[in-house]
Amino acid sequence: MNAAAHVLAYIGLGANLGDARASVEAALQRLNSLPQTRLDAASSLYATAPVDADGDDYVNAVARIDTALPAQELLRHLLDIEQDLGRERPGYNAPRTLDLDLLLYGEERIDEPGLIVPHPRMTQRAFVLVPLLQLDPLITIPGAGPAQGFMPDVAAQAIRLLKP
Ligand code: PH2
Ligand code: MG
Ligand code: MG
Repeated sequence: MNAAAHVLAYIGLGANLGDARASVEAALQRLNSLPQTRLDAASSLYATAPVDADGDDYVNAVARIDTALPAQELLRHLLDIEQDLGRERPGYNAPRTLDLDLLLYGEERIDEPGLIVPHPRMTQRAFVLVPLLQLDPLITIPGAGPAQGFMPDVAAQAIRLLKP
């Protein structure tokens, strides 16, 4: 049998409930422990004002993983990690102990129940674009174009470096 193909996937991490920084750091470790997966790079941690949401400022970061997991299987693992770190779902965009979003999965465009990739709102959010561009300044979003091109649109969103 052939070995499963490896892809580079980007995961958005966010938290604004409890010890948000500890949750994001724990989640990065967990990503590195997933089967058939290696944490390839992690961005800095950023403090960001909530976008279309209430509550405290968020801690956000983006991780790049090298994985042989199919996208839906990877998504299941992300939901498991959210659960293990205390995620509850009281309502849309409610404050959360941990949110893990599959932003990019190689060059693929996916539209399946519970999984749209590229993440449909990623081009509108500084808390995604800034850490993503830190990892790859030339990255292109399938169907949308170079991520750098969306930076002017999000220039008004507050984001500051928390942990380089
Ligand atoms: N996540 C949301 C909604 N709003 N705002 C910030 N700053 N960071 C987030 O991670 C975030 C948000 C929905 O997942
Ligand atoms: Mg999210
Ligand atoms: Mg989510």
